[in-house]
Amino acid sequence: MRRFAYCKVVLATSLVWVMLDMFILLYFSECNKCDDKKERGLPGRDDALSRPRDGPGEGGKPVVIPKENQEKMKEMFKINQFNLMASEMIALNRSLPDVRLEGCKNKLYPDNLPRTSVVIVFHNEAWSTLLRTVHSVIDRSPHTLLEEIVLVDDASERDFLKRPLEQYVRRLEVPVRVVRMEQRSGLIRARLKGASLSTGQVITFLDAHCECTTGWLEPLLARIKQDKTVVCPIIDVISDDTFEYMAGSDMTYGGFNWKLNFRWYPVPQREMDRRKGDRTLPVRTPTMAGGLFSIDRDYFQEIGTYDAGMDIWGGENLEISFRIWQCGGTLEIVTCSHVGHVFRKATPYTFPGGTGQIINKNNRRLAEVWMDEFKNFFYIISPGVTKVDYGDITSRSALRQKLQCKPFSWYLENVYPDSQIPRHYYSLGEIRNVETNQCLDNMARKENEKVGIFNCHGMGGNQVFSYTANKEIRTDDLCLDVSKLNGPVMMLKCHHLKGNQLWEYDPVWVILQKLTLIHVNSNQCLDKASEEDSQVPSVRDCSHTRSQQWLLRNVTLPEVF
Ligand code: UD2
Ligand code: MN
Repeated sequence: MRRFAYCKVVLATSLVWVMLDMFILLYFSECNKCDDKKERGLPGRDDALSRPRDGPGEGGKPVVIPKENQEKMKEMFKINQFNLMASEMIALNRSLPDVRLEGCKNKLYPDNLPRTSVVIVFHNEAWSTLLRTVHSVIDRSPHTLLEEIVLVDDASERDFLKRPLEQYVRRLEVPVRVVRMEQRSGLIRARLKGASLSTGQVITFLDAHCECTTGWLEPLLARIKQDKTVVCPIIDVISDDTFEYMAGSDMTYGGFNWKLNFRWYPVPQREMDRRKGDRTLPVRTPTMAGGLFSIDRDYFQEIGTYDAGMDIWGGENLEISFRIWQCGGTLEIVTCSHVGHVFRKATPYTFPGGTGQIINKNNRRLAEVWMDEFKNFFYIISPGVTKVDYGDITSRSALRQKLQCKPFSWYLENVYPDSQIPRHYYSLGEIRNVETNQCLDNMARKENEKVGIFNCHGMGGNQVFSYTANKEIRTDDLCLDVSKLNGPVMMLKCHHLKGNQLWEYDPVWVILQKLTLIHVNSNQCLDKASEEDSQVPSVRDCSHTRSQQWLLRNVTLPEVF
């Protein structure tokens, strides 16, 4: 009798599940016909896969939202910080242009390439972007090379990312697993989980709003056969406004500035020369952007995966880049592989504990473990950072020890000689005018703006400049540049070519003309603020006055931090 009752319960439960499944299927195929549901970012209907050739966004074309929907579009934009309305109009398997260099299109690759698992982590991602990522992987990768796709849900709070997602991916022709973090853990620990559960010989990480293009995978896997090589595709831009697909350049590579922000910089001539001008050959890059790369599973283990002490977002990309190079590996951008990514101007999700706190903590961990004395560039330009607790780094330092990794100075010298952090420099600190006692100040202004001058505050930050061995005056990745007689003094991206960025300084105050900062090209001297504008320094004919004398002082860091 009891048994019978038990059976009835099981039967009833199964029935409920079946009905629920059917309801969900019906619900989603129905609800997408009504706009109000779509607004909440619910799944696209099945026929989002059957697309007319000239449908919205096909061929990577921009989507234009009609005037009457603009208000709604703006509202929806806030959900993911990209044009969700546009994304939902585009087929999940839209076509894309083949943006590869001609020389890439007929390259042949060995038959015995290793298979990859694709690991995609997400937190509150939109249905359309997440599934478009998945479809683009399935549609544009040879299935013989695709072990599986692992979707790691970092504790999202959207119902459609729960059972509906699991049901949707079950029908796909490549195994797709959905795994869940028990609590919000951040992309670093989510990727670690995905990596540990995956089985392919290679692990390929992608963000959850990517689109892979034709032939993206083979050149990555082919390159991985080279020992200890970690590879990234060229990251193309999917517009956050229109979802237009725009080819990224093979002439930029990854670097970073003093604040430890990842930045793209032009591929230097030495790297072009090394490849004998063949742009289809992989570029050695000092750093990776972070989201899109392939790595051999065993090598990932060997070099210490990720720093699991890093939270939510940020820093892990530079950390793994420094680690790869300093510990004997190679990091490359494979220019024949193109994957698009939706770059956003703002982050759509929360940073539990505070955005600044988290990013500073992660950055401190990487600076403390990998950057040796060069961490000072980071600390003095970001006052306040030293107050952030970075937790315990003993196991990461021990890893560096165990792998016998090279010093950061080696990395700067050999991997990143055009680094924004100068390998050799005369001073790192304030530049003070002898007559007025005011200091050069970047005033938090941007590239292509004038450098400022202001009362010295001795707090580092915007008043930190480095007079380098190459005779540039730098603040972060900007150099003081004068291109006209009598100024103004502009802040331009450092170009390493001397020219208008070359300054001569003689620190010895013996005869009067010393302590001057002479702009070599114009043969004029840096002077105190001009009469017209009290907040910018001037450049004038050298006159040997005190207003043209400058003291370059090194900033001292607090003793304990
Ligand atoms: C870039 C990288 C990103 C990562 C980051 C630094 C590219 C294209 N993107 O920022 O991969 O390296 O720099 O950390 O190179 N996510 C979670 N949990 C979280 C936060 C984010 O799972 O707590 C997911 C998110 O849904 C996304 C991925 O992590 O799929 C990367 O986040 P993002 O897209 O906000 O980062 P992005 O592209 O600004
Ligand atoms: Mn992203």
